[in-house]
Amino acid sequence: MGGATRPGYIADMSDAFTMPGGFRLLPGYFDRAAQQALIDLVVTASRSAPFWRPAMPRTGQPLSVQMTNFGPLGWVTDKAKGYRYEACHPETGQPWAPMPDTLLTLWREVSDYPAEPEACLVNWYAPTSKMGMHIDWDEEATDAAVVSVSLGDKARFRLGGPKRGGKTASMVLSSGDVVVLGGASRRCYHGVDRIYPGSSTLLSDEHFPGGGRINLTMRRVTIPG
Ligand code: MD3
Ligand code: FE
Repeated sequence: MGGATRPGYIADMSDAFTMPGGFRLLPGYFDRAAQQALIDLVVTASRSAPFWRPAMPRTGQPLSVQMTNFGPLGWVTDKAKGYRYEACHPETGQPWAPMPDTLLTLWREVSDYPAEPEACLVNWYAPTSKMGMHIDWDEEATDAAVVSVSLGDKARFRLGGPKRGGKTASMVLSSGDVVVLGGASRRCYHGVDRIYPGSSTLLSDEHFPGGGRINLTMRRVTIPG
């Protein structure tokens, strides 16, 4: 059971969560002007590669987030073919917008990886969107970190271990925060429990009706060389 059972303690050892190695949170990495510039790049990219709502493999159940990508490869999913990386948008058949220089610079600064990222998944969370606990398995370059940028409304992010159903810890991610998932943390369960609607003014109603949160995740997909 654990927790709040012994006088003078708020937790016992059965509540302990050991942070997986290689996890780094860089709070406030991007200032407001840089956040705005990144959102402008997302808006521009979405003109040639519009946000769409991907579907789960087999069931065809739509995800609660809308997506697009930057870079030579983009993560996609649909009922028939499931999770994979593709060079072109599933609906327009056109290539994704190029990876922005700001994101390449961030990758070089924090990833400690000797090759460029190939994909940047752009997730748009509406105020009611969530992302269930999962592990990202679709990249061949298993030794490369994932680098994430949070923009817009705050979110409660949850990190677990390598097995489903183990202990987890949650933290609130705010606009401008960067998370680096390297080492063991790269193969850990994680998800987004909730968005805090109206906690940021970054996403304009014009381009993001209802507001919400944008999360950018850069990934190396193929093994370099
Ligand atoms: C921990 N995105 O796109 S970002 C995803 O906020 C994804 O949109 C979440 O999970 C979001 O796959 C979380 C932080 C993140 C990304 C990848 C990870 C955390 C991770 C991979 C392994 C462990
Ligand atoms: Fe993920």
